[in-house]
Amino acid sequence: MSLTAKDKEAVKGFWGKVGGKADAVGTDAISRMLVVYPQTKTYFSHWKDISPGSAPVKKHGKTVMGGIADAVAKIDDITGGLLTLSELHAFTLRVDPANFKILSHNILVVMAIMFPDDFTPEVHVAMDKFLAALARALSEKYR
Ligand code: HNI
Repeated sequence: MSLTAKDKEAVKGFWGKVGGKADAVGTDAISRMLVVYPQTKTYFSHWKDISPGSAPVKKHGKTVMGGIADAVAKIDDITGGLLTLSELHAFTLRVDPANFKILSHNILVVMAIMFPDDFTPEVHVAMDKFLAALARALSEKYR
């Protein structure tokens, strides 16, 4: 299920609209992931305050969205472009790959809430495929 040229255009076009709100998307997506899928909290036990919108959640939301912006910039070779990040998640953080789909789901929910007019079905399918490709790239080093 590789990204078509149309998907890539839709992702880049939509990402351009997300722009300055990327950090807010990240904060809400991480906050939701931790509440809706509490098993993900195990990865963040070193944080003092894990509640929605807390400083560590805000900081990590920004970090994750930075990773996604990097993947958008490397949309033609996400696997190659995110190799270091995959190694970090696989070997150091030992994040179960199932969680990538969980976070992607939360990101899509937040995008739909924050950008109701721009998050059309065409953008939705392109973003879903892009985040699935990103999840696959981050799981690459597990094999
Ligand atoms: Ni993830 C650190 C990007 C999914 C748990 N994560 C990062 C960093 C980036 C990043 C960037 C910082 C790396 C560095 O310090 O150099 N993470 C992403 C992206 C996705 C993702 C783009 C998927 C879209 N990470 C996840 C998921 C989990 C996760 C699903 C667990 C549920 N990530 C972490 C943890 C850290 C982390 C834990 C370290 C956080 C810390 O406090 O240092």
